[in-house]
Amino acid sequence: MELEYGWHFQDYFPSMIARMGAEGFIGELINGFRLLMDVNKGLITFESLKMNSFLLGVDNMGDDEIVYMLMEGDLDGDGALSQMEFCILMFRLSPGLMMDGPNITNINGGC
Ligand SMILES: [Ca+2]
Repeated sequence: MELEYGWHFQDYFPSMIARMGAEGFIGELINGFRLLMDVNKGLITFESLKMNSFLLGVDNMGDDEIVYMLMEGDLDGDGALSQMEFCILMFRLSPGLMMDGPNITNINGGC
């Protein structure tokens, strides 16, 4: 399923991986997760995402986009994103990433 929203970090990931390698890139994802998460819950929630989305350079995200991102990424139905759910979502948001490079197959274990 493709997202209709034109988030500019979609095209950004492959070049990040090229620059840092897959491992460095996962580290960046995890850093991103920590920036966005609710520190008390250890999860990304609607509120934490809304409050911190400017850190991703997506401060023009509307409420509907935030809800959509949470719905898309939430695999266990608790309404928030765990670190693993966040990583998986980020990879799904970047279709070019999936075909790009042999290291990517190890990524789920990295998250
Ligand atoms: Ca969840």
